[in-house]
Amino acid sequence: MFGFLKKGLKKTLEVIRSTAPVKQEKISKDELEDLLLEADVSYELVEKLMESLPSKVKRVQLYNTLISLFMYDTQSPQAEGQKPFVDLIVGVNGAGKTTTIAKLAQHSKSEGKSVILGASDTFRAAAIEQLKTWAEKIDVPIVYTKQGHDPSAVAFDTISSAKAKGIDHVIIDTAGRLHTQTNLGEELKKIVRVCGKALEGAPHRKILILDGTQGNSAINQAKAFKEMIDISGVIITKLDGTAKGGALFSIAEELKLPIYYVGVGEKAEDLIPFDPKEFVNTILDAIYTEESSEDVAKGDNVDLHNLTEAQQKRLEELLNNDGFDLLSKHFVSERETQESYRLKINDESDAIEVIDSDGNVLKSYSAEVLDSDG
Ligand SMILES: Nc1nc2c(ncn2[C@@H]2O[C@H](COP(=O)(O)OP(=O)(O)OP(=O)(O)O)[C@@H](O)[C@H]2O)c(=O)[nH]1
Ligand SMILES: [Mg+2]
Repeated sequence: MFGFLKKGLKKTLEVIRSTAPVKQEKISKDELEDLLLEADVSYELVEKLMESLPSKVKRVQLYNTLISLFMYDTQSPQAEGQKPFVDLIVGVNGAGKTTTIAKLAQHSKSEGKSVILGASDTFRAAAIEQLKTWAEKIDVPIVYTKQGHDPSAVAFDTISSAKAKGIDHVIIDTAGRLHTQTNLGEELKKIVRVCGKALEGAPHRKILILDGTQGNSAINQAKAFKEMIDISGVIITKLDGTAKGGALFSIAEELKLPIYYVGVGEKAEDLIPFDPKEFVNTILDAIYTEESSEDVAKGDNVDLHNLTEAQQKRLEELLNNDGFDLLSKHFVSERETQESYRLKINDESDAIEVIDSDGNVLKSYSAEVLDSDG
């Protein structure tokens, strides 16, 4: 798995390297601004990021700033133990839905789970054929009907079949639709409702597939889908074919939805679970010298995924109510003991709080106190 993301981000890393050819200890703000824009981080986000950074930016500073953009990247509602677990796959034409379904199926199979596919893209005959071909190739069952039949009925039958056969994972394809086509929007809502009738709580995830080659322009489209059916998270495809990998920062920041996976090729194996830390570090490796990575390794690591719910809540309070702005005052969290985390808010006072797993503030220091402690 190691280096897999680096390969997928090849074109994005190339564009970064051509903008800032020499790896550095500290990068100037101007150069950083250029390379982020070249990598398709949105203009608005680049401006916001720049506000919080000094004129020469160290790796650890950029790491903390960038990783904080994924703070909303909370894990999917863990419907652990839900059997079958139902994924509904949606997105515009050609985004990579059908291919991603094959990849997800392969992924589940490799974890020893049983899978069934539902060909609810009944809009085109070729779409049904395409999913059938994949099902054969990766050797999983599929439920389908003729072109033009009710896609909701296929979803219902697929879930029913999974229930009857004790299958672990249901993945349902849908027709590629433009978010502006409201009749198709209504159809999508109906599929969601019918899934719930077949199995309470289904679909467990409504996954939006976004074409990575569209970069930032995928954001508005995603917002429209979010309004339509309350998307649970996204998968970004075709990262291998684009230099617009920086758009993932803007996508995460704007949508506040988890990125579950990224697609990095056309084969069934070409799907990588998205890890924000790995993503940020892969980008930073192209900018900074090797020595600079030690700064980050030493401490000051952010690991938002390991925060308990109560800690996240306290953090959100600090960010929302106490005037802390996530982008202009980046923060650091680090594990101090099993139960407590240290949340360091890098505002002018450099206050540090130790927050236990129930969200109680155990200690609160100012920077001066810490300095005199040594
Ligand atoms: N390079 C690359 N190509 C991809 C990736 N994911 C999908 N594709 C290609 O993108 C094209 C469209 O993929 P589909 O899976 O058919 O897209 P779709 O969203 O199901 O399309 P419709 O059903 O027509 O709406 C195909 O040629 C895929 O092989 C990826 O991660 N990398
Ligand atoms: Mg398709």
